[in-house]
Amino acid sequence: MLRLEQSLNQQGLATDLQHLILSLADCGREISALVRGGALAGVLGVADTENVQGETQKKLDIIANDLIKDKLAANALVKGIASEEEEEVVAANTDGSYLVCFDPLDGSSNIDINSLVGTIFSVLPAGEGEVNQHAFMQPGTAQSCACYILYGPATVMALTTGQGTQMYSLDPKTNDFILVDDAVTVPADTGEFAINMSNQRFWQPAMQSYIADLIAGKEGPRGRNFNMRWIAAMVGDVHRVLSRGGLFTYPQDTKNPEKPFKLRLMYEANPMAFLVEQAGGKASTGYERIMAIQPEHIHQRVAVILGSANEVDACLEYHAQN
Ligand code: AFP
Repeated sequence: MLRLEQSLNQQGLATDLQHLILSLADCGREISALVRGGALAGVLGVADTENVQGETQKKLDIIANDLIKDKLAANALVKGIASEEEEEVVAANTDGSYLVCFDPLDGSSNIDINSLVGTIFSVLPAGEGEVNQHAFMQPGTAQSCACYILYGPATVMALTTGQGTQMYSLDPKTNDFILVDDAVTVPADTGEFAINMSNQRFWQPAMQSYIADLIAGKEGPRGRNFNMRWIAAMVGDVHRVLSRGGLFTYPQDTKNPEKPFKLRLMYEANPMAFLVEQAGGKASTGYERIMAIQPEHIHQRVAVILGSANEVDACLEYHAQN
């Protein structure tokens, strides 16, 4: 069984990228230990602060963010970071080769109910010049690496550097990430979808029709039944898609006119799109490939439809007609 460092070496990755990925895995190990401690670790509950998104921060949001920020700021390879929990980008090391965007604790509203949460990383080349928001405004196709660490019954890590998607599991005995799938593949067809149904009355007509036809099942236009799952943590829903296929979507809605989209492009949609595409799936806004979007703001939000290629295509067909 290959440990993460052996697997990275076998892929022939640039040494500095290998070292950076190991540093991201270290962040995952430390957060995994905190999450596992739960109430006993004194990390549950809400802090008395809000983040740049106007969302109440959980204690563990801040602890995870500060842990990652400190570790990456001390890593000579990192020129700058952007976090869901930080209003502005943070400069790190002038000679660093990489920029790292991250959601330190995705699904944090799940933490107090002992449900799935995770950390999502997107790594971009740093390029020349100073570290400012503009340096991060690169499309998803520019990513050097994307990964998530999911803190569940097992702590697992999905990783891509553009050579397919690999899955690792943290061995609690040795604290090593062990390669468990060297070529994750998303089945092209699926009978399972994930969406927050409570927003149904706020969706655009295309999504209304698409989901209605899934729910109509065998008697409807799709001629077969579908199942639904909703974890309310993108990292958990995407892990299910990578594990057994499916379609995950957080579509545009009119619930909050100032915020027609929920998920963040730079540190949620882009890294997940990279992982899913490298596993043979698709990731779209409904009207364009997510990884082709030219970002305009570090906390920019987008609609997300991702997963089994043929089912994403079926959903896009409804959007093409509306
Ligand atoms: P939190 O990190 O605030 O829990 O939000 C998680 C998330 O950004 C994404 O991971 C989920 O898919 C989505 O929000 C869930 O949103 P709803 O709570 O509206 O279902």
